[in-house]
Amino acid sequence: MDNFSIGYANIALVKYWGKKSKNPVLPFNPNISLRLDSLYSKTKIEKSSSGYDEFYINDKKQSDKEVSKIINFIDKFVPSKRERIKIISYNTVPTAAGLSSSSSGTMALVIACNEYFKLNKSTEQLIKIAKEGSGSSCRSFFKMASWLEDGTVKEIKCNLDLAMFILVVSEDIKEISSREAMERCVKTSTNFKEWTETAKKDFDSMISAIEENNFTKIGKITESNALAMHSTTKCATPSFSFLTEESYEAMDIVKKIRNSGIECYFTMDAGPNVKVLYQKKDHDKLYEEIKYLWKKKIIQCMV
Ligand code: 2P0
Repeated sequence: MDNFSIGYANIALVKYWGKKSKNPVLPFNPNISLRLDSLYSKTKIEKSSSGYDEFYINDKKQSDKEVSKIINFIDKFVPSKRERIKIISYNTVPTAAGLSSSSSGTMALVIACNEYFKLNKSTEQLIKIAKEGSGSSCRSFFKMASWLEDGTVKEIKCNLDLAMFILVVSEDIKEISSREAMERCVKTSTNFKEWTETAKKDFDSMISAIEENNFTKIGKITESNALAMHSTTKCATPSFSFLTEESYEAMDIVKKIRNSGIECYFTMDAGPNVKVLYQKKDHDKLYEEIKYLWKKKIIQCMV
């Protein structure tokens, strides 16, 4: 054991997009996610030898701004009289590229703090804490999870063997953080109300689709919900988009493969990368097709 705590990335099938309340963090609409166990962060905490709090991601010393951001969060739930610490974190997920690094990073950090400061918190308490660091991280504690408007996080049972590929458009840090983007959409998007209503219906339909083991229905909702979320960015002031021409090319590839008979569906988050949802039984033939049509990086994600 190397004393690292692990946190996983998760990708929403029905997105969380907008905070109804910031303290505590509550989503405007219920949302649901699939955890990607092969995309994770690992974090450990040691006593700092410099006399200052320090924070490293993938061996890179983080700026004072990043240190104070993480310390402000930690100081809300660790003992107020504490020694200076060194937070060492590794991401297998590219950081801040719309690949859910904040959910895996926050989950790993909260668990690492629980260990280091001997907080003895229950999973339920850790979930509650994680949410205040990154809303979506509360869903990473379960393979499939829902997060409701009243703050409840629940495990969802799913009998289907689902998996995802990521068609990587860019691993660069996004220009606008998801937090800032979400806030702008809540405040200014002319179709924000319509989004929350659509997302609530999508959530109910998604729950039934999962109960019915209906992959076609799950996939269709996943795609239309992602497009609905992204349309709020276009109707914001100033308007913006996470998606690039290459994102649209990747979506076209997914549609083309689907029309050829291999069932798969796309979804996109706060970045240009395109995730492809499929059933594990289709892995080999789908991978062959994707490799042939998508010439850039492909990440295979284990669920
Ligand atoms: C999601 N995203 O449901 C949505 C879809 C991005 C697009 O949750 O402000 O880092 O820390 O609560 O959790 C990313 O937002 O935002 C996110 P905060 P978080 O996965």
